[in-house]
Amino acid sequence: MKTIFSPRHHGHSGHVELYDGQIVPAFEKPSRAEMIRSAVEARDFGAIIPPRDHGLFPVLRVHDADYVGFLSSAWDLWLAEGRSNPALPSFWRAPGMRRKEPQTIDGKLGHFSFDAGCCLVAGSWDAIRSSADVALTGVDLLGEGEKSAFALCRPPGHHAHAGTMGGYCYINNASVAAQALRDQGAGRVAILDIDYHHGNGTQSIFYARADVVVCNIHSHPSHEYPYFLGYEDETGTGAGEGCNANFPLPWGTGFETWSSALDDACRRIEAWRPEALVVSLGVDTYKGDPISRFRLDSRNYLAIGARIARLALPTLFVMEGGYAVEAIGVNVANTLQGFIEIA
Ligand code: OKP
Ligand code: ZN
Repeated sequence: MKTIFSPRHHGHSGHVELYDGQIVPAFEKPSRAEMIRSAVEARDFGAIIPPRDHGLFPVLRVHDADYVGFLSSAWDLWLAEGRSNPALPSFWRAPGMRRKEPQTIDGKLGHFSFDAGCCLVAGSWDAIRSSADVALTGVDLLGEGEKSAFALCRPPGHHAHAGTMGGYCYINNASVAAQALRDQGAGRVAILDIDYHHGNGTQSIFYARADVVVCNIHSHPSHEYPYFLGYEDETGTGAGEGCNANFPLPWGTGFETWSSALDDACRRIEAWRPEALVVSLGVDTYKGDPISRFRLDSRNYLAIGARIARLALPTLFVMEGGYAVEAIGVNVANTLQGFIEIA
């Protein structure tokens, strides 16, 4: 299995977030991707290659043009206002307020976000674009006949909606990849999101569609971020009715319960008969994760990879979350190894 990795992820660094009533260095930091890259390299799964430039057209297949325009210009607008700190949104609309895009950068930051999890710094946009290119290059590899690929994306993507950033996510890399697979001829694509947090952005992007089916296993939104989406009764709408499946689990969930949800999710995916699979791979389900509350062990990821491999589908792994930096490499590499040993 080849890995796609871009050192340009480093541009997205030195950013902050609001945590426990304080502005702190963001948990989503460059060392995450570096730890994963070295673990994958050490296991010798296959070549580690740079992404190819795909431009913005495939991004605009799932994201709104005004939002992508905002992402590409935000840092310059911020500088033009004489700012130099990281640009962190902190104003949002309540239901009933006007939906017009403000003309100034502070207003735009709120207009195009849903939380204070998405800081922008000088190199963010370049990193964000490179992350989408990493996922799209993974799609190319599947198109060239590879049975699987690992898109080592950073920043992650699954919380980003068509026109809204949030939860460390800007471009929804997994959604861009799924759409690209459709555009390259796959009849139906499944997305399996196993990050600890519900992939609200991915669900929302495909919620009314039957051609991209979405399955999410995550911490229950009644207790956990993103709080306002990810319940079991969200099953899709219109043509997409029955094409979204959520498996919310309580805080403290261990592997026995988690893996039976994975089994259920895999059976749902099989019933949809997709031609390709995108896995939103978060390893923040790990017991040592600093911001999460599931109890998976490092060795459990071997079994997860193996279960996914039994779907026997062309599979693109797209990196999402995981914040226990010292274990993130082992956990990701175990997932891929478990997959490779069965595939
Ligand atoms: C991203 B991924 C505001 C942000 C709150 C949310 C966690 C985002 C997780 N300070 N943090 O799903 O791993
Ligand atoms: Zn997560």
